[in-house]
Amino acid sequence: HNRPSYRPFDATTRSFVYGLQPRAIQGMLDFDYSCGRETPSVAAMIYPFGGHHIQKFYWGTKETLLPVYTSVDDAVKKHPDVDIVVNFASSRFCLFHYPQIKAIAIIAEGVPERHARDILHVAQSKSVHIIGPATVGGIKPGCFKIGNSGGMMDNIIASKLYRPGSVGYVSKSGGMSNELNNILSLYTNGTYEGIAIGGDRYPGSTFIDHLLRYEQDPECKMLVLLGEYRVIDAVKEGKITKPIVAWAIGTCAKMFATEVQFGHAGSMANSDKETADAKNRAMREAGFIVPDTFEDLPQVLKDTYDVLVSKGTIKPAAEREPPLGLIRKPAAFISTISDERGQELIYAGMRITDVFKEDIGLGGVVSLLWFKRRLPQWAAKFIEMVLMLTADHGPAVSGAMNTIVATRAGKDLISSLSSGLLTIGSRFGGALDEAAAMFSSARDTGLTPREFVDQSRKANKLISGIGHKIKSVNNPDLRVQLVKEYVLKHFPSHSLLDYALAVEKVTTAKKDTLILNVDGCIAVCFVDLLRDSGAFTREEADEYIKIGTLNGLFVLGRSIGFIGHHLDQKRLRAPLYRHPADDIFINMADVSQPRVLGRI
Ligand code: Q5B
Repeated sequence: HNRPSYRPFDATTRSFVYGLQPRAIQGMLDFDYSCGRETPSVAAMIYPFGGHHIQKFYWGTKETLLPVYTSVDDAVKKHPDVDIVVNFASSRFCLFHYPQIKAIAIIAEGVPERHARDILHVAQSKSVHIIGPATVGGIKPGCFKIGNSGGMMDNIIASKLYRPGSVGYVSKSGGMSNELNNILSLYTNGTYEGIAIGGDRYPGSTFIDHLLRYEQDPECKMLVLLGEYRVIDAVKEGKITKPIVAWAIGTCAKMFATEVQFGHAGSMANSDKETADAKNRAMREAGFIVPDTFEDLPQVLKDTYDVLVSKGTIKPAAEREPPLGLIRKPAAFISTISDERGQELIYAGMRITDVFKEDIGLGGVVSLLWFKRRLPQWAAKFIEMVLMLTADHGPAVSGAMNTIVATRAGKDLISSLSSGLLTIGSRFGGALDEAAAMFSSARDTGLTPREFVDQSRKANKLISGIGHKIKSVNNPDLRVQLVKEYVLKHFPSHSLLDYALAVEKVTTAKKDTLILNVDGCIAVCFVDLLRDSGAFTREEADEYIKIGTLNGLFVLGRSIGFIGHHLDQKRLRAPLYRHPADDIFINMADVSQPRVLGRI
């Protein structure tokens, strides 16, 4: 990064969040989005338990996914652009080994003082910025928000934290920071950066560290210091030259009879010199701008700011509208297979130009859009083969007949095609899914082919994928032959096909039309593909059968033929079809007389 060391946060800063803190992360992402950041400021989470996974967040109104790594090593390797860690977990996780990490915010409270001093020591030697421990963190309006700093969106908008101002401040607590963000938005052009260093005795960075950064940063024009006065020497020595408004908190201590410690105010009065009043006096004398009372602070901030504006040091930017549109509603539709919003159409992550560059064919496209993955060449070719050999089976089959009759009744392509498609079902062309389910469950439960056939007969159930109106052992279906040959040659395993062929031996022994038909053969081979190609988990393979994928193959293939039949009839100018009455045996009961069903 070419970020100067005095400016660890800008609009491209990216971070890891250590610990599972979805609410804080969503707050950071909402802030980012409201600032107009191009990328979320959180690149990933690190959480050692529960394995590597993905969590869903909102980026504006859309959903986005963030990875959760189980180790810093993994996260750092995957995201070399990240240089900040927001650590919600114990501060003991050593993050100093990673040269790319330039700042660590330690949110955790209760860090032992000795350990805090060690952190401070190592951080200084490695030039790593530490914010905390025991802090909400800090905020750089328009750029970066540490964890829960700055509050929720209503607060971000109210204090205009979605765009930078000119005032840099340091305080101890998040509560005081929020108050300052609010005051600065009302009396100046707002916060440039605000850090809460935390309430512990040994913070990883102190007031002076941040004030010196702001002093160096040309974008920060005015400083505010709440709760500390030990930076007095830096002002006296001229290390801080920018106008600095300060207030030592605890002036009300004199109203208490006993000694009072204002922990987060950073005020501990052990002697007269250390009372807040004395500190304020000393700071005023050293050149700080100190209000007379805390209530005067806003006016003093305004006066200081106005002077800087009149001098031209601060040139207030035109206000932009607060971000709207963060009102989310869960998307009515979710789609995971294709996207045409960008410059290029994308099929399951693959650009359409690459679909052609890599010549993935129709089988490849079906793999992407149906299975959301590239399948091996032999599998993609198999899909193509299935589409080709189911494309048509002559005009006499149910679907083609329906298409032809509809076309001849004057119907358009879509209607005629639909009419044909509507015939596809358990008897005709739509037996694939059930065949896959029946054969695999029989085989998986250890039934022998004969037991399977017997059980089906006992249950009065036809075996899906067995039987054909025309084809038989003596008049074999060459399509089935072709599929078998291809699968035996190219598939890594074909155990369910083998099982189905053994079943066919049993059924054809009864009747020679009870062959493994085209639906059945494709179905069992597809189960072999799903289970043994290595491209699917077993759960995925079962899911694809359950959701009706396999019938889709026949539907898609046969649509080619149905469209062909429609066009054919159109070309032939085929007239309205009327079935000859003599081909219909009409057997109608005479119902002209009332029927008496029983005796009264
Ligand atoms: N029996 C396909 O029936 C057909 C039995 C069975 C056990 C069976 C029938 C069936 C299951 C569904 C199926 C896909 C209706 C077929 C396709 C695409 C196509 C079409 C094309 C194309 C044929 C005679 C005797 C009876 C039955 C017994 C019959 N099937 N036993 N399991 N599966 N199969 N559909 O010839 O003792 O005499 O009473 O429903 O897989 O659609 O080209 O045409 O590309 O377009 O009318 O290839 O098998 O036989 O019903 O007279 O039965 O066999 O119990 O026994 P049939 P039926 P019994 S491919």
